[in-house]
Amino acid sequence: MIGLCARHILSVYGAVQKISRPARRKAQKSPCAGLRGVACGARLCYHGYIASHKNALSRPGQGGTGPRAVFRREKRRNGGNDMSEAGAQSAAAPRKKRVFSGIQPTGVFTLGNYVGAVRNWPKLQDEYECIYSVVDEHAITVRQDPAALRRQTRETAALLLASGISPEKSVVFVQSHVPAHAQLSWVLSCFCPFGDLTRMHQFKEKSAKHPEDINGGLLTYPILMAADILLYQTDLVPIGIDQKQHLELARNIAQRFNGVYSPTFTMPDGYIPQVGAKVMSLQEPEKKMSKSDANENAVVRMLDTPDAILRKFKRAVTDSDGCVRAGADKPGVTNLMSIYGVLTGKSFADIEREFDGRGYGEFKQAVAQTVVDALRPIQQEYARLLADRGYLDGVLAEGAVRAGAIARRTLAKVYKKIGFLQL
Ligand code: AQP
Repeated sequence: MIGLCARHILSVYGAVQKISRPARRKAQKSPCAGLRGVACGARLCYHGYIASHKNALSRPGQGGTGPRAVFRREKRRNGGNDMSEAGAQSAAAPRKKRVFSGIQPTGVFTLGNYVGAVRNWPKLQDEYECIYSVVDEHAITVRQDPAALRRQTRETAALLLASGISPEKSVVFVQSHVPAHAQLSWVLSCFCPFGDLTRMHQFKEKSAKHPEDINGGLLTYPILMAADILLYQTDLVPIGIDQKQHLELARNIAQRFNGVYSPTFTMPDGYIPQVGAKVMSLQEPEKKMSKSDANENAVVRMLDTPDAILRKFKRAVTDSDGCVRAGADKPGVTNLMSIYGVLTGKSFADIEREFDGRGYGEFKQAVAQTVVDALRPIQQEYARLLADRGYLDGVLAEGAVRAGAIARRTLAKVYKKIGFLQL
C-alpha cells in the first residue's frame, strides 16, 4: 500500500534538498501511510525512509531506529560522512571508491553465482564502500510466484550475509525498496538505442527459454541494471562474465548522458574473476550454471546437502578420455577444474599434477568434498540468520535508508540536468 505524504511528494520531484529546514521538519512529521516493506513492523514509505521499526537493529543506548537515528549512526560510522554525494564531497578525505552489485532472488543461488560473483563481494568491503542489492525488480522479467518471490528475497539476503557480507561494512538492501532505480531506469531508457537492447545475449537466451512471455522487461533489463550501477556513482562492479555485455551497455549509456549534458555519472569498471567467471552446467557444460535450470542435476545450490552435492558431482558430464586436463575439447573436466581451482587456490597445472594417473571418479570426489567443505560454514550461518527474521529485516530496512540517500542525490542531479521542473 503506497500512500503520499508531503515529504514524499517533494522528494519525488527532487526538491527535498531545496526546502527550508522548518518546512522539511513539518513534512517529516506528517503521517505517512507507508509501504509495509517487511513483516517485522518496519515501514518503508515510498521514498525509502523507515517510518518505524519494532525489531531494532540497534541496541539500547544507540539512539533509536527512526530515519534520523539511522542517519546519525551512519554519519558516526562513516566519520561524519552521511554517504550521500554531498557528504562525500564535503568530507576532508576523498571518498573510498564505490562498489555495486546485485543478485536476483529467483531461487537459491548457485555455486556459479557464488564463485563468479558473490564470493568476491566480501573481499572488497574493507577497501571499498560496497553496496549490494537483492534485485527483485529484475526477477519479475520472468513470471514469479508472489509468495515465493517474497520468501526468496529474504533468503537471498540471508545467504549474502552468510557468505561474508557484513552490514557493518556494506550496504545490503532490496532493490524495490529504493524507488530511484525504477525512476532512473526510465530516464536512461531514453538514452539507449533500441538496437543495442536487441543485441544482448541474455535477451536472446531468455526469449528463447520463455517464448510464451517475451515481455518488455526482458528487453529493457540492461537499462535497469545500468540505473542500478549509475545511481551509486559506482567505480567497480563485481560480476560474472555473463554480465559483461550489460556492463558495457551501462558504460555506453553513461557516456552518452555525460556527453549530452555534462559529467554526471562515474564510469564503472567490471571486476571479473580470472578463474570461475563462468561456472558451467554439470550436465551441459557448454551452458552456464543457472538458478532457474529445471534439471537439478545440472546445478549445485548453496543450500544443497552434502549427499546431494556428492551425487551431483558424481553424475557430472565429463568425457571418455579419462585424463584430468584442461582444454577447449574437455568442457566438463575444465569446468570441474575451475571450481576446484577457485576453492583451493590451485592452478590448472597443480590440479593436472595432483590427479595425474588417477581416474575421474577420484577427481570428482575431491571436487565435491571441497565444495561441501566450502559451503558448510555458509549453510550454518544462513540457518542462524534466517531464524532471526527481525535482525534480517532490520538490516534490509537500514540498507534501504542508506542506499536511498545516495540514490536520491544522483536522481535529483539527473532530473535537474534534463530539465524536469523542481519546486
Ligand atoms: N554460472 C555462473 N558463473 C559465474 N557467475 C555467474 N553469475 C550467474 N551465473 C553464473 C553471476 O552471478 C551474479 C548474479 O546473477 P543474477 O542472479 O543477477 O542473474 P543471472 O546472471 O541471470 O544468474 P542465473 O543464476 O542464471 O539466474 P536466472 O536463472 O534467474 O537467470 C551476476 O554477477 C552473474 O554474472
